[in-house]
Amino acid sequence: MRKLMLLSIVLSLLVTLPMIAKGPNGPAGKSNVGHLNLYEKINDNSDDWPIVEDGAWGKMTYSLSGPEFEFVFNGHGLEAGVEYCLIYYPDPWPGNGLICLGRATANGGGNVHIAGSADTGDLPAENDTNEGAKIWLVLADDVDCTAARMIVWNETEYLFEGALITFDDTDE
Ligand SMILES: [Ca+2]
Ligand SMILES: [Ca+2]
Repeated sequence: MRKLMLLSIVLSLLVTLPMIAKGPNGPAGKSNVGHLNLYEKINDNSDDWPIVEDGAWGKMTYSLSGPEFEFVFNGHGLEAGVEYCLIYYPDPWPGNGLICLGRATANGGGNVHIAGSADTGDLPAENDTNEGAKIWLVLADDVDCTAARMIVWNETEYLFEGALITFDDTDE
């Protein structure tokens, strides 16, 4: 029995030591960059809406922590000439306290580019009923950025989160 214990200790050391050695001072360092995909989805009344195949989509690169939430978003397959707004949407409806991260009009090719930074506080916010933060691309006309809530719902025109994210605001 004792030999077995010793063996398991040695084994666990063998596994953990390289991980410790690789820590913050390792060659790659600890990345502060997150990647999130956004998708056009179908409301099939299930909890997890399926992604529309070959539908509109987007990709956001963002900071995982820092004094401000920094992001670069690129969307594709959208409606040319339509203005979109990238938001953090806290549940429940209508997303009271939502944050407008930035807005832009889709070009002739249906592409939209939104980049910037926002003092968001920690994401998700305390009153958000989700485990993580939902990032959506919605029609700019459907959101009231001053009142910080959604005013219209056009789910077929939006891009929804591929995953929930978290952000640590380091000066909050
Ligand atoms: Ca801050
Ligand atoms: Ca914080």
